[in-house]
Amino acid sequence: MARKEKIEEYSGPAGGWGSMKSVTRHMLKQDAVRAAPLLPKQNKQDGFMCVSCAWAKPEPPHAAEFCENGAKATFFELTGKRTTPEFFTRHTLTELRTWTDHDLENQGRLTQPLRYNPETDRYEAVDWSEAMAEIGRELAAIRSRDPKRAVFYTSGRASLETSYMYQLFARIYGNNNLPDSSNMCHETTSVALPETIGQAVGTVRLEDFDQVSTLLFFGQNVGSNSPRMLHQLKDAVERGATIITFNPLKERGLVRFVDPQNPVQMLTPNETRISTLYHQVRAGGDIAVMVGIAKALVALDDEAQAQGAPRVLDTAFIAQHTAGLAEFDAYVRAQAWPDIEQESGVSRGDLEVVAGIYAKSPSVIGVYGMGLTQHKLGIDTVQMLTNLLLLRGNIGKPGAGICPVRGHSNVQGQRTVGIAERPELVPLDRLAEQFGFEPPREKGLNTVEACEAIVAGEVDAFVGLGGNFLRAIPDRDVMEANWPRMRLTVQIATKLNRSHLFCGDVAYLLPCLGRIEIDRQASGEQLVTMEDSTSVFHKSRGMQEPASEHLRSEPWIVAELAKATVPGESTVDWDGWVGDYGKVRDAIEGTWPDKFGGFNRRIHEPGGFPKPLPARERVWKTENGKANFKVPQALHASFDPGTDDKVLRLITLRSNDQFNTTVYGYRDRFRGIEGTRMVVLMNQGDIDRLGLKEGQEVGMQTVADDHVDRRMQGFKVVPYDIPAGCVGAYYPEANALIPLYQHAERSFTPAAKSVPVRMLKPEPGIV
Ligand SMILES: Nc1nc2c(c(=O)[nH]1)N[C@H]1C(S)=C(S)[C@@H](COP(=O)(O)OP(=O)(O)OC[C@H]3O[C@@H](n4cnc5c(=O)[nH]c(N)nc54)[C@H](O)[C@@H]3O)O[C@H]1N2
Ligand SMILES: Nc1nc2c(c(=O)[nH]1)N[C@H]1C(S)=C(S)[C@@H](COP(=O)(O)OP(=O)(O)OC[C@H]3O[C@@H](n4cnc5c(=O)[nH]c(N)nc54)[C@H](O)[C@@H]3O)O[C@H]1N2
Ligand SMILES: [Mo]
Repeated sequence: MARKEKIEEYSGPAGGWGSMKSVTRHMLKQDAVRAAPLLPKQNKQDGFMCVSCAWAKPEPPHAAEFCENGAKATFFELTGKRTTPEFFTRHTLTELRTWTDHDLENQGRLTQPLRYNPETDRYEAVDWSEAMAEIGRELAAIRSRDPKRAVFYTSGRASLETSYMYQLFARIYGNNNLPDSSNMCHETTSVALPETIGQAVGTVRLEDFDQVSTLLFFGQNVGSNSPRMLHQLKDAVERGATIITFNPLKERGLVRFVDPQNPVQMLTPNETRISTLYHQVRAGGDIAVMVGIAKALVALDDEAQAQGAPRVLDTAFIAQHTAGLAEFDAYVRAQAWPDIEQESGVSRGDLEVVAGIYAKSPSVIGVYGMGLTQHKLGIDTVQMLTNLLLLRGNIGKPGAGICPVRGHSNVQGQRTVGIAERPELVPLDRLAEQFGFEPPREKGLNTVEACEAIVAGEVDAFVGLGGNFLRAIPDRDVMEANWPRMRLTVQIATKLNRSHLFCGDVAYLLPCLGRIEIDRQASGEQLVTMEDSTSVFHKSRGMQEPASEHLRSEPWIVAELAKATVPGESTVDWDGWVGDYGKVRDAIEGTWPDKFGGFNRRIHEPGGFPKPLPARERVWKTENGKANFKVPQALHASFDPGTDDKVLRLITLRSNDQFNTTVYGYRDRFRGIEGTRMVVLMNQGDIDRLGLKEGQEVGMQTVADDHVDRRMQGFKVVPYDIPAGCVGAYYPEANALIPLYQHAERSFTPAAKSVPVRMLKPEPGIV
């Protein structure tokens, strides 16, 4: 389908009328008008939790507790369009592989279980019972050879109940191969924070935004990816709080916001300025930024000491609660300003101003997203942020803390209920006792390791509980080529996506209920639960009739898979659980009584109920019982070899019109890019220097040392306000350029925010 392309600067704020127009257009396009009455129930106690982001749900909620992108997500899920078996009589998978992500999902909801027929190259309708029987036989056969040759992936949307059942199924099957979307996302957080503050998640709750005096905002695009958070930011700014942002791009939501729910703001040109200071850090330059701020802070502290003034560092906190300051202090003093300026792209003067504000702020929150986690030294970067906060005791006091903004609506919760490839994170003895089986103790595969194992021919079966694995992972071309070597592929999904177009010898596509649909089981309508970015558990009840009578709930599907594959190998009452999800919640409480005590009762409390956060109470569950300063390995977090000025750092970006690989449309309104996603955003100086022209089509080639030639063509050059040496392109389109082995050290999160690339002119040949 030809689309009109338009690239021009967007002058509006985030939110406002632009957002209202966009929501209405999506509702009509998706034929989802009947879903409109449900929006007031979104993120409310008596309603459903948004299927888009994981941002916190305030109590009491705003009159409308949804945003432009949350409404789009609802309409896209409750679309009137259907992908029926008849659709596949018209299209082979070979043909569908030429379609875009948008066109695939835009066919609407899957309606029936499907089995791939290699002879016709099509999906064909199949009965549930037949599907489950064959999948069970295949999985059992693989298990009898080696249970480690199957992988059980989860995307972060499935409920706590489904996730708990799924990890049990995998463990009864005999492995810990439970990679999940978090491996590509905040896994860096989950490895970094336990070492510094003794917990894997943030310390901030919503009430802290009422007391915060300064927010340091790193690499998170709030206007597109967690827009409801703009309410807290706007309120904080109006109270006089300062927001200081570090981001290579001037993201609109971090600059200005008009509250679409506030009639006064909508009718007057009254925008709220969000960021007081905005620094366009180089991709991967955040360690240098924070070292600079810390260095300036230490200098201020020296000065205060010399003058006998009150100390700038919180010495009482540091003495009582932390370890490692001396080494960190020595490191910071030893770093030279020219190096810090070079790596960060921010001047000493600017960083000193930030340090000055930080030094005077009684309570500071550090917020971050993929801009920090998706780098080679992502862990060092996140730990550098905790260093900075610890210097002034900004963890474990009101209005302060660290705030990783999670992605998928239940990605954090899945980890809480056992989706983890690292067995030490799960109370396996308790599971053994509860369910009468011997859980495997060997470490399982994370996402990158699962990909490597598939390429090495060491995986026979892949089961995907949601998501779009092949599109979300790095090295797409290599992975697509190797995928069909597997014996069995099973995808549980709501919409058709590219991952479904690559099949093992035996392949099934199983359609499930979405979260917003009514889920009727033996004991009546069910509710499910999830955990938000601030570690609060919420309930969610489906409210719309299912898209097809053939859909089954995720708990039902997982239970049937387990019954067909590992019958009688545990005491799990799969049917009883499916009949009443409250029994699954009781089992979860049995596994983690400290976190889920009173689960079935407390989930009905207004605003949900919080998970205990030890670091919030200044209890440090680290090895030494202290909060730890950590010295970073380098000043920049990237793979960039550094000396060759033709090598640029590629940042892969989300538009305002997508949820991960689900591309709603082609309007990245805030960045002024419409009608196309095949663009490369470039600094004008780099365009000139490399002899390129605005609007020209170019390619990119990854700089890698594994002799694999990763190149893509067809990106249009768009001059953009981005630091020299950095370029931007959209995810997932650009994923073929990311090498699997270029991931964050130790967390294995793919380094999607600084891929070293060279630009290619359309004729082969390197610029
Ligand atoms: N509408 C919508 N909502 C979503 C999603 C979606 O796709 N659409 N995805 C969900 C998911 S799973 C996730 S994980 C989150 C993702 O939400 P975010 O964490 O916001 O992720 P990104 O949009 O990938 O990139 C974040 C920002 O990092 C900046 N950045 C890139 N490199 C650097 C760097 O080196 N340093 C700094 N300081 N900044 C950098 C980019 O310019 C961008 O503004 O959102 C969730 N919510
Ligand atoms: N280059 C690059 N790559 C990235 C990133 C990046 O910033 N840059 N970000 C990474 C991040 S943060 C993440 S989280 C991953 C995302 O990776 P995934 O979580 O695997 O991908 P999604 O695009 O969220 O999955 C969308 C699909 O989920 C299915 N789905 C939707 N709702 C449901 C449901 O209720 N149940 C079931 N069973 N299925 C459902 C639909 O079929 C839909 O097509 O991508 C990662 N990849
Ligand atoms: Mo994510």
